[in-house]
Amino acid sequence: MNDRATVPTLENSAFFMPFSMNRQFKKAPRLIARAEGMHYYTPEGRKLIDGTSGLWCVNAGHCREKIVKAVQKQVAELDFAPAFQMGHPLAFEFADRIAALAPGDLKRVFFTNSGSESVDTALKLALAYHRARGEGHRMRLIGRERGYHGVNFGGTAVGGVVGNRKIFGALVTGVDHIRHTHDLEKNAFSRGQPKHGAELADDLERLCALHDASTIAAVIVEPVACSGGVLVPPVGYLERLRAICDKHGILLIFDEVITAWGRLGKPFGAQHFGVLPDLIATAKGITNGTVPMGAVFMRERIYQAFMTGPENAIEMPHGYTYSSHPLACAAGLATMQVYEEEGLLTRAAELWPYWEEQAHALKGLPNVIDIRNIGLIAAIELAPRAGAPGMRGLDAHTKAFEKGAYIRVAGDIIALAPPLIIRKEEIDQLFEIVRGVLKTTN
Ligand code: PXG
Ligand code: PLP
Repeated sequence: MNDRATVPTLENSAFFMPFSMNRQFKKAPRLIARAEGMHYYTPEGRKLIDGTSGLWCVNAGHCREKIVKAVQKQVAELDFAPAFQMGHPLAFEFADRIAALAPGDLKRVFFTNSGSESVDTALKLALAYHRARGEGHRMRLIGRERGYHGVNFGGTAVGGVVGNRKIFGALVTGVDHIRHTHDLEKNAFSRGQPKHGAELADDLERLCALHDASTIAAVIVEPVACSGGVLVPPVGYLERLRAICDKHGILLIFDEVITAWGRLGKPFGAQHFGVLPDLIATAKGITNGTVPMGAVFMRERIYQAFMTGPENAIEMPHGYTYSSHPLACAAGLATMQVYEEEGLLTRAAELWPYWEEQAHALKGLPNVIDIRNIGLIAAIELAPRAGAPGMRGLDAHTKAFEKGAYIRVAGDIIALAPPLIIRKEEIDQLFEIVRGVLKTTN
């Protein structure tokens, strides 16, 4: 018996926390015990405004009664159903429900359990699609610098966050990256899409010239790169990427794990930008974060390419034990009902101007080198401390927790993306706390 087993305290707890500073956290924990609407509550009962929708997923706010009830009812009725060669009605109903919201002809849905799984599923679908049409030589996958596509091997390889890639990024072969679009010299303090940088999409032409376009299966980008620091695409950039993909027969995958489900004022980010990808990876807000789930949407011609062989063949040798889990489908259906009843999938468009004003009003505070926004997302970029990148951001995160707000930081970039139910007074409160934090963070 070791000490941990006999004296369980938080400091020596068995829990290896994900993406966390375990030792530091366990010495000075920031715990959340309860949530309701716009707020988290600590075990001591202190109220925190949720500035980043949990991890960008609780778009309708916390513990919504309809969703809670739907999950409770479902778990008592059908706890699990095998999804391989079997089915349950909610899976079909939910797929049709969300397909109705999807752009263009992206009306076929493959279920997963997370954003990471959606990304790897989308990459596999792209490879399998090309093979099914006799273009199995298209094996390369192109990502973008500073992109985040989750933590599975495919997503890590196409991802462009150095810290995530350096240990795990090398094992998937045939991967390359186009340049990121972040350019503070030209675009600092942009409101909405920055003006400069559409030509960065031409970097894809460079890779086509290097590898030959006929070897490239797909390009994956986040319409707005959120985890990597909220990088808003320059005006015309996504359109140009689409045109280059079309020219070369390359599939365009949008990773909308964050930008789908109303974050940009439309159900999907693709609809906001008016650019139609071939596949869309989603997760998070699909169940309002209550039950893990993800979904990949594909265009009709992709789906049909699989439906050509003998009928007694499995069309796609891929799927998870929990693909279309009954609890997730029940949560998802109730989530869509709440989104629809409350107009949440378009509410970010209404709040956008007010949100933008309040965000940009922080200009001039100490260390603020950029503020950017799109939909109900804002980022405040702080100058890094000399020799200690990320520390100023971390300080801001802990100070905000003390002052009554939960916010996410990516290095020295504060990322705000509150639940879409937020009211104007709450936007004021959130930015007031951030203002106080910035004033006292040296
Ligand atoms: N793609 C994108 C674009 C994401 O943002 C994933 C894939 C992976 O999803 P899962 O469900 O496997 O985590 C994500 C996840 C943050 C933060 O604070 C962002 C994510 C996850 C946790 C924290 O920026 N994004
Ligand atoms: N590992 C083993 C030994 C399994 O049996 C399975 C699924 O049956 C998996 C991994 C994959 O698990 P999941 O389908 O939950 O992704």
